[in-house]
Amino acid sequence: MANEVVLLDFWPSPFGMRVRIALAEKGVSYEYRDEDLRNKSELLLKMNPVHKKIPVLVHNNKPICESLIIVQYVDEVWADKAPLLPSEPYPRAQARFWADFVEKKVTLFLFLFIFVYFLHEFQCTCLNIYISTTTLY
Ligand SMILES: N[C@@H](CCC(=O)N[C@@H](CS)C(=O)NCC(=O)O)C(=O)O
Repeated sequence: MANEVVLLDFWPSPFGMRVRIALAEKGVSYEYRDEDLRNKSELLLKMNPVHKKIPVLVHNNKPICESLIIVQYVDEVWADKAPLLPSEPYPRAQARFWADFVEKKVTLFLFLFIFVYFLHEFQCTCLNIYISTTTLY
């Protein structure tokens, strides 16, 4: 079976990062497409018509949406390589607990970090514009 894997993503997204880590753990090669979330591609809208969000894993032209579902899918399809969860039920439950913890608590901090990063970029751009206009006169 052909194994064409495309990941629709946006580089700072913690949800996308989760999928990239799973694919890296499994050693899956894939085509990475960075989306402009202010101008979403036709492919993204077609592949995720419900939420219209990244990440979307397109495996042999079939879309899989929602990062945790994608990670589970990756683990099942490439089951022969580097299992993402322990085999015993109790450690599996613990691993799922921490995945849930990251989903509910850590993601918020990552968003805050990304927000501060873009705010900083914006301030630098404003400062540069200010300096270049004031030094002109
Ligand atoms: N629950 C989703 C969340 C995905 C999500 O929020 N993606 C954001 C980027 S980090 C997005 O695509 N936003 C675009 C929009 O809301 O229009 C997942 O786990 O995949």
